[in-house]
Amino acid sequence: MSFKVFQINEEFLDVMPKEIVDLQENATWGNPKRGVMDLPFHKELIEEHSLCAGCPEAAALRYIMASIPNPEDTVIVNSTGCTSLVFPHIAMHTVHSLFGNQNAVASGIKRVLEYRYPDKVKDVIVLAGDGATIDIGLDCTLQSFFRQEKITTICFDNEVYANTGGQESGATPKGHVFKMAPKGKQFEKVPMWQLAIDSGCKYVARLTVSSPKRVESVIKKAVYVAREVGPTYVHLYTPCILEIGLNSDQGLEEMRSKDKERFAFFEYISPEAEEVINRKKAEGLL
Ligand SMILES: Cc1ncc(C[n+]2csc(CCOP(=O)(O)OP(=O)(O)O)c2C)c(N)n1
Ligand code: SF4
Ligand SMILES: [Mg+2]
Repeated sequence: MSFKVFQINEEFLDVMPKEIVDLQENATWGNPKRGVMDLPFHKELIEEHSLCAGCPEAAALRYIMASIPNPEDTVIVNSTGCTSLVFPHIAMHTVHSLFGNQNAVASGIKRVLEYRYPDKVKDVIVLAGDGATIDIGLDCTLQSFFRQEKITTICFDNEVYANTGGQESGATPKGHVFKMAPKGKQFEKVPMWQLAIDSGCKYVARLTVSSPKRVESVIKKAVYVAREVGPTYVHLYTPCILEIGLNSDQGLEEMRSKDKERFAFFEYISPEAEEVINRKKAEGLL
């Protein structure tokens, strides 16, 4: 793990697309105060990614990438789904796990890193969709919380299995109709943020990605607390504009409307987490 992960072999520099050279030349790695305010001057995600145009997952990933405190010493574990489509377009250490297994794989990686580098800070972040986190992978997600693994879990909740064409998931609200849920969901949405608190997470947040600064604050808190105290969980509403029939410029509007209702900002901070957060604020890192 080193800065070399985003460095291009000199012999290829003249043939690489400008976007990829930009990733290397304008990266903010190594600056502990990096954040979303740097985004106008650099980028962390190649524009020509394979998600739908205007997909809020792409914006969410961009804000997260800009906010991670130590990208050169961070491993992101992801799972199959639309979320995973962006990983070939970023310059970071990522591991693609079997669908649903992401928190088990991340637990192993975190333990090995602690064993191999006892004197270094190494952060492990899980980033997966609602199907992977709340349905098929729920066992692995919750067990990692129960075991108090020091990892951050981020769920991109678009309330549907988007990548496979629109099946309902545990995160789909009651009554919602999708292409492959024509009668409407018959059960309530799983309140994953509450399950995370009940299962021992030390810091939990639920929000949309309408405000980049708020995403930055939440991600930094979640990573710092996981590093020192225990599991943390961030639940982000990233609507699938395709499956709910919106145009590519309507994702932000959709998130802003949900800021006032189902995804109103909610934060749980345990006493141990509060101590870390206050210290990081005093250090100017939050
Ligand atoms: C072990 C396994 N089971 C099922 C699948 C099929 N599969 C691929 S993507 C996907 C849906 C992902 O949904 P979600 O996690 O909500 O992510 P989204 O695509 O909505 O971002 C499924 C079920 C798979 N690839 N591997
Ligand atoms: S199908 Fe939905 S979640 Fe997937 S890339 Fe398109 S808009 Fe985004
Ligand atoms: Mg989904």
